Amino acid sequence: MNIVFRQFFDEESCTLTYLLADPLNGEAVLIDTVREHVGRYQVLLEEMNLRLAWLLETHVHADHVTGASALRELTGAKTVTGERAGASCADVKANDGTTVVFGNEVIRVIPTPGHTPGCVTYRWRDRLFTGDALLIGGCGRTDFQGGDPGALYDSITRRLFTLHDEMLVYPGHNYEGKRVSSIGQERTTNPRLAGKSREEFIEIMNKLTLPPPRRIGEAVPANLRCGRKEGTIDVHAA
Ligand SMILES: N[C@@H](CCC(=O)N[C@@H](CS)C(=O)NCC(=O)O)C(=O)O
Ligand SMILES: [Fe+2]
Repeated sequence: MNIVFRQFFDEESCTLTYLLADPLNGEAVLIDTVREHVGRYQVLLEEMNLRLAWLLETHVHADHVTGASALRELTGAKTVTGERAGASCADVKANDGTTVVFGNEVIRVIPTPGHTPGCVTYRWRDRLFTGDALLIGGCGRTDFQGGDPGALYDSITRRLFTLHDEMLVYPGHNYEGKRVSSIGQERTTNPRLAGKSREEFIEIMNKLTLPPPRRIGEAVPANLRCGRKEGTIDVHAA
């Protein structure tokens, strides 16, 4: 299989970032970058002789600031967010079935609202980049940013669990050192979802008592600007 695939991990927010590329023409995609690691992505892109074409966001993150604006500025890559994310800074506002093409490769957008209304999952080959919709043995919380547990249940059960069991699940976060799962594994073992009705799921989610993400006050407004620092101008912005 002539493809490039890498996973990065941010120790502070436990964010997982993904690099995909078609080595034949050198076009690359980054999914859910972290602003503090922009230099690290650039080094790898240079080492591998890749040209960054797309910066994809699964949602407006509440726990870290995206590196999208900085990377767009440095490389001219275009940014993609879900249409309902409300990030006017994005070059492409994706909805159901929107495709993102790099080299000979195609990524398809599946809206998966619930953690936030604008959450999307990106599907590429046998891989799903689920952001915080479906996590390994969990799912994104629904107690802020317009979260809706009923909508999340519908997204996961109707849009994700209806896909092949062998599809690999690459989430936006993991807090326990896990890095990849599959649709079959989550459908049959995820404690919030396996054998649970919509009502049971809603009750589980409404009973979670989690402290707010530490950086929420900074992260949400910054990510609505694609991570651009306040008072600066992005010359590549749409
Ligand atoms: N302790 C973390 C909490 C992060 C957090 O709440 N993450 C959200 C995603 S933005 C979530 O849904 N977490 C699911 C979970 O903790 O199970 C922080 O302060 O950043
Ligand atoms: Fe999130």
